[in-house]
Amino acid sequence: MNERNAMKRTPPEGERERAVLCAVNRAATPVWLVEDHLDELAALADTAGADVIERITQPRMKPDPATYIGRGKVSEVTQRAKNQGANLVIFDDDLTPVQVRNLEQRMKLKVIDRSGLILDIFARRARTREAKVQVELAQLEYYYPRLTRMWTHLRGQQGGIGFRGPGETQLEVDRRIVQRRITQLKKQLAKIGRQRETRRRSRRRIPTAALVGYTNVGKSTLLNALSGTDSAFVENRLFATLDPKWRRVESENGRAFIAIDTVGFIRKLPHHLVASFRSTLEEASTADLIVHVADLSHPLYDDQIEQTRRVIEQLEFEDKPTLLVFNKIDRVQQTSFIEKARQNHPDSLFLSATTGLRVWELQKRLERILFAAEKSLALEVSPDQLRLLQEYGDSVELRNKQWHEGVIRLTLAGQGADLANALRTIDHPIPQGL
Ligand SMILES: Nc1nc2c(ncn2[C@@H]2O[C@H](COP(=O)(O)OP(=O)(O)OP(=O)(O)O)[C@@H](O)[C@H]2O)c(=O)[nH]1
Ligand SMILES: [Mg+2]
Repeated sequence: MNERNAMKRTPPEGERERAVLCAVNRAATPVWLVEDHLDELAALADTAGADVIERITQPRMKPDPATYIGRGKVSEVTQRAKNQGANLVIFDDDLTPVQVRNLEQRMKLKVIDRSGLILDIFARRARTREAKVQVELAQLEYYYPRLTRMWTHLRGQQGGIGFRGPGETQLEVDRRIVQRRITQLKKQLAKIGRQRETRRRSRRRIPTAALVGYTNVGKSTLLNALSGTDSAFVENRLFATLDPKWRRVESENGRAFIAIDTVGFIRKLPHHLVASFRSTLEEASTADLIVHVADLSHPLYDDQIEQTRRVIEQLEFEDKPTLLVFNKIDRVQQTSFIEKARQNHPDSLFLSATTGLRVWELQKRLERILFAAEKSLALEVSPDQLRLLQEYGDSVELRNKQWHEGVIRLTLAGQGADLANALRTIDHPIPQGL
């Protein structure tokens, strides 16, 4: 039988694939943690469009450099996969190019690792041009070292999970073509980044909070709850959001701030992805405040918080003021559970984005932090000056307007620099200390 016929048929797009999950259980790692990693891998597989048929772990001191799991185990996994009609084996750790090649050769099944799976999901989810370019770049950088002749030969006949991409070129055989494409994509990204920067500058300076956190914790749901809309896409699958969305949030006193939703993080997020999504995430880095959202109903929420902090460090915006918010408290029955989290994280807030429980508390806290440096100034202006101020934008607020013998008395409120700019537009002297 030649290799082509020996390979399992890949189901057409839209049809679900059948996967076996495989992990090495290192001596130092507790079993429940390995199981949790596998739960997450299963959720990733489900999001990518595969039904998980079986989960297999092997206790080992460290992975086998040639085949990751032991060689005897390779035959066992192959046999079990084939008996169950699986076409795909997904490994929980990243495999080296050599391991992928050896495994595919021996198993005659499609082999992918956690990073490959995450990249595949991103590829399917990318909608905007920027997201597509970012994902294609990350895929090419990830697959580039894996472009061996054998690998290409086997993969050339494959499709489905692990082989989808916005660019359709990720399987180019010729490394030089891949290298050229990488350079091209980097240039495109730099250009898109510059355009984004110009757009951001032209947006008048409004206080901004960015929602960041592990995937599926409810960031988009919270954005909707804060802004009173349901326009951000919410789904109980991983990586529902790839492009940062921003919404205006009106406060009771008529001031507005902006909340930005961002792509979720996950343990072992491929570093190529973090690198290529850097410009998207830079939207968050320009925020005045980072709202770190966590899912209190998740058994490993502390671990997820830690993982998120690591990515924030990688992105180098750990110095920004951060507010930790525990979401999904409606799913937590015992109050002792909430108390424990409150003791460990004293300055955090507890709420439910879906039921709206205590979302107002977050809103108040955000207003307090974001408008803390706000100053106000009593003024008398002419109708023409009033018109100019009204056109000036959202960064200053006009309060208590009163007509008085042809002039308007009002209070101008906002950040010092914004007040000064607003006064400049109406040629008004700028008081000292602004
Ligand atoms: N019970 C409950 N479910 C919630 C709450 N907030 C969000 N969810 C659910 O959690 C799932 C994920 O919500 P999203 O808002 O898409 O989460 P996200 O953090 O934006 O996820 P990604 O964009 O994938 O990173 C959805 O099924 C939501 O309905 C909550 O307060 N309580
Ligand atoms: Mg989201």
